[in-house]
Amino acid sequence: KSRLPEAPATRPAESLKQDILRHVLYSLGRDTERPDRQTVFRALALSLRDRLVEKWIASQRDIYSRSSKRVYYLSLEFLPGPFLRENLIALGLENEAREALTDMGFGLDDVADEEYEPGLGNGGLGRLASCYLDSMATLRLPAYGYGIHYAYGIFYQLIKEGRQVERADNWLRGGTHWEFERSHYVHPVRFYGQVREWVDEQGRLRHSLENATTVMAMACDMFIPGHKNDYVLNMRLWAAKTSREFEFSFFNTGDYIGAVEEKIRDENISMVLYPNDEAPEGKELRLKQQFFLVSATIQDIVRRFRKKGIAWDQLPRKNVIHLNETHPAVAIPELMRILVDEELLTWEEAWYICVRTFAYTNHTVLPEALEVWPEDLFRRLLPRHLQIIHEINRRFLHDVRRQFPNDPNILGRVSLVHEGESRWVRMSHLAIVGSFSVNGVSAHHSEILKESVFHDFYKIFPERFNNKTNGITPRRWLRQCNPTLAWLITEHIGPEWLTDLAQLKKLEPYVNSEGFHRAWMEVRLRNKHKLAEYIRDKNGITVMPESLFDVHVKRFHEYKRQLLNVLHVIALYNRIRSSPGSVTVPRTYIFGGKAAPGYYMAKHIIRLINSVAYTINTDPRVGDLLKVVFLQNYCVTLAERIIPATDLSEQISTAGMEASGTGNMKFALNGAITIGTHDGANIEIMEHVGNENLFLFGLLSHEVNEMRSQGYNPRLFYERDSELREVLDMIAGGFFSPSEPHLFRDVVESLLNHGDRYMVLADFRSYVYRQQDAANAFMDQAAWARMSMLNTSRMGFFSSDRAVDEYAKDIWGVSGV
Ligand code: 26W
Repeated sequence: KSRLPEAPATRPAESLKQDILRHVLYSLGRDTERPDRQTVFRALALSLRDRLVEKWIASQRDIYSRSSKRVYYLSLEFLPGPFLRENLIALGLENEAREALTDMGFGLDDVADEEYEPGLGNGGLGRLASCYLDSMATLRLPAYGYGIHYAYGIFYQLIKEGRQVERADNWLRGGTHWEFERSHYVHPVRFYGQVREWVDEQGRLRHSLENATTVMAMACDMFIPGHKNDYVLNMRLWAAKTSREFEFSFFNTGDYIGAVEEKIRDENISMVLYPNDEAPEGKELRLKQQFFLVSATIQDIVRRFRKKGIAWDQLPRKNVIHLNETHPAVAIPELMRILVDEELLTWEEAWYICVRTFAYTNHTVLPEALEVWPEDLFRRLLPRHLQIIHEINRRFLHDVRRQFPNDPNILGRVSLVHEGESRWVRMSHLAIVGSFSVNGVSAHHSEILKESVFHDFYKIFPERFNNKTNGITPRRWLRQCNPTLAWLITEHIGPEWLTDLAQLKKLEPYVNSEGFHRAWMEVRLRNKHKLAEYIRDKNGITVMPESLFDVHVKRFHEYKRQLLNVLHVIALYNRIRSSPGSVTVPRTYIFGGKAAPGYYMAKHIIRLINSVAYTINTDPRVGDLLKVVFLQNYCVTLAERIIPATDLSEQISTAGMEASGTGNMKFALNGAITIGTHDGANIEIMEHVGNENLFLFGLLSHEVNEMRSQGYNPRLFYERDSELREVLDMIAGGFFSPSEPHLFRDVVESLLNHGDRYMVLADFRSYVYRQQDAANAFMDQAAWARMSMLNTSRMGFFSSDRAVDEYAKDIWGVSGV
């Protein structure tokens, strides 16, 4: 049925090599005699893109011919990481590529290292979206990822004199080799202007937007292959281009340079990813980005739906639009606008369709992360959408009033518009009211949504609330980043675990085999050697591969409590100085992560860690017992190096604040042991791996709340705990900043005088005890190995295949094609 070109009859490695050489010459315009490594990388990428696009076309035909219900996954962020190894594994071409490259005098690993990853996300939320696309492809779901083609992704982080310095991330400078830019494929996106109300010939009240500014959205497609299943999805990223009408007009205005400036302003929309995680900037450009993604995507969805020639009320039967956080929630009024203003459905008809089409995932309960927009800004940028939101709200509040006649205060609490001194549009309220499903990302987090953050909405729409515990793709986060461990596993239980992670259970019988033990620990030690080499290269610090690698990598945020970790590091340092011999397990502390450029305290904590690192690493009394390393520019590429070499994984957020965490899963899957709080997915990890195979500590989230409401006094902990007191006094007294003794005072002040919002001091003592347990456990290497193997073998549940399958069955109502 498919009339795509037949694959050549030559050996795959030989045909791949011919393709590479052809691309070196014809696509890249280079001499095939001695191409450089970067050229070879690009030619190999183009050769894989050829194969991906064939499979993508075939997959699209399948979706179309079956008339499957489609899933649209909308996200302002995707964090796919480097593609080369992933795509080779998915296409089953790793050995062929190795052979082809060897033939040309190159090593696959060196060539793969030429790739620069697209950093089109901040952290957890964007990376989750990419894991889910991988699983949707592997499960052959009729799905599409939609996002923004930022010209600059998350900044490149340098550490200079201990401080974070941001550099622009020009990820496109080497050209693009994975994507197709569809320059003939654009949608107009209209902002600003005024709403005109008029009555048409049939006497209907109509609304249209006059004097709008139009920007064009151009599609850039990247391909996401399923694991060895010939199925390929696409991630469509929109890039802003100036509108065509404008190009004609500037010849007439005479103001050529002024016109060019306007063109630049238009294309700004997709210029840069906002680097804030958990605290919105509230800038007009950001709201523009959100609407830009939404408007272009909904036009794509509507265009595909129209081709079917069926009635609008069939839209929810044929499509589901998933909102990754509230960032794309303006899709709800946008679909209403199209249905009511353009397609002339009644409000009731349109609303019935909308609420059956959208589903929303919440990823955070931090109050400062809940998105709100000033109503004035909304009115200026999206005047018709604000009117629609008001109408949604009016009808919603009317229903609520009837449902809760005796609770008039509920209206103010659930209103889509916060009314106080100033008026704000609450995006989470819009997302909940406009969706048929609202889910959290771990069991614990989903309970918190129902019990506190969205409690009123839970009373109004109990059937909408559900949980989908996050997952990670085992292709990237085990097979690709840890090939030797993956190989050892496959050797024992076969390769089925790659698409059915629960199979890892079959490893359990081997935990008592001495040979397997030894092989397991050898692989892990080799990984640690490699990371030690990297640390020596990059930071000039020599670390002992046999030491306990204690790793804390993630975005810097006070709630993630990198500060708690460093307080413990200092406590250990003091023990080494005051009673040599009291610390017996040598440790290598590894930190990594970016702070939002405007987040003073997070940046200051980065600086503190680097100062502590310098002091400890240069103190001859410490020797090999303690090393502290900060690896700059934590990103997917770096995570892939670090995770397989980790012994102890730090997941120590204040209970109730980390929605799920997914790094925690990556570490445990690779055989690291978790030290963590009773928070997010840590709780479920404990339930799966067993309480005896990880180290939980600290307050439970209800204890955090109780302590807060009873008046938490951090000073009490300071006064009662002499070890803690010594640590804080050293920081405040300039021990780690002798030339600037007051440098880190603010950090200590935030704990002692400003309420210690994240309960660092309350959890300090139990953390120290648990760290001691971890050190003791590490001394018994055989027992540690056993824990490590049991962690890996019991992590099957945390596959993104499981998570996506739950979304598909319980929320989306789709199955594989
Ligand atoms: C608009 C500013 C902004 C940007 C990003 C606010 C909030 C966000 C994200 C929701 C932050 C985020 O990435 N949250 C993380 O989502 C992960 C995937 O579900 C969870 O595993 C993490 O616990 C959560 O912090």
